[in-house]
Amino acid sequence: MANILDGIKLSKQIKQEIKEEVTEYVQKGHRPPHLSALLVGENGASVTYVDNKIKDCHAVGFRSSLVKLPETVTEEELLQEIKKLNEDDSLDGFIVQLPLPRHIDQEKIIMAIKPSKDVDGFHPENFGKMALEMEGFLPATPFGIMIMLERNHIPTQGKDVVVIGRSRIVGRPMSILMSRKGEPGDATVTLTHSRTKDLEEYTKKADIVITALGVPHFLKASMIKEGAVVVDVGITRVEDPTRERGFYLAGDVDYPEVFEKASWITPVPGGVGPMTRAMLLKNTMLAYTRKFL
Ligand code: L34
Repeated sequence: MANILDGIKLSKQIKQEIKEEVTEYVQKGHRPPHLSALLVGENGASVTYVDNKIKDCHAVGFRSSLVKLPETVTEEELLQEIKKLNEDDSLDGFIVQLPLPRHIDQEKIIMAIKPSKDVDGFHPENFGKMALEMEGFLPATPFGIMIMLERNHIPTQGKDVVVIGRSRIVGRPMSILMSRKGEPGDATVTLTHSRTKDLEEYTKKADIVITALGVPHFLKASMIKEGAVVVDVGITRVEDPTRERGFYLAGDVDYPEVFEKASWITPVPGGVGPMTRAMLLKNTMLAYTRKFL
């Protein structure tokens, strides 16, 4: 039976810490931190995530603003909006929620974000700094996982870590963070993906498995070793007419069976997702406090 890595509880604690920090700045007469989100279209999951991010801002005393653009927005119009946000001095950071509609070049959009406001840590400048162990913004999901491991005192030094999935927002940066110097870090990392031959051969030997695939119930107990730490980044809406919302949320992990074999496990929901949101606040706080240096 595994211990649960409770993302709700930990994210609440982190939010409380941030709130106290904000209060101190505001009491000294400074304006509060301000985060903006750009949302294109009406993808159900994106709307939920962004709404929650806005709610989080209010919970910790940040200002927030939401720029909603229709699915049909042109790349040029979106770039114009980003330019405005880049130049707005009342704003510490902003995010462009992904995915974007297919007619928009995601790379071009990310490149247009001013690195000092890129609280998602997606711009190549921040990504490069992360890889080189320089200070910058870390992408929120991998950052959240690092903090989750740290605060639960899960050792990573010298451990064998297998990351499944090489996406730019989770798998790839996760593999880099775990291989960096430090604790958490100093792990021996294998980054696996769709072309990996015999994935199980790797996952079975891993001390820590981090899945970011988006394939419900993919990781079975037979694929891990006894006592492994399992971090589930997958969050897929699976249609289910018997549920009130018409779907349920499924992780990449076959939870009931993996729970029995792992030493630690993140639930879905209530694991990595809330941590992602807390780390966005943390990055915004960092963007804000940098101004006082
Ligand atoms: N630009 N796009 C940008 N930045 C990000 O950091 C994200 N991501 C991913 C999608 N696109 C993005 C998120 O915010 C995924 N993601 C995210 C954020 C929060 C949650 C899940 C994914 C989350 O709060 N999950 C809850 C359940 C929420 C629900 O009811 O759907 C959980 O407990 O896992």
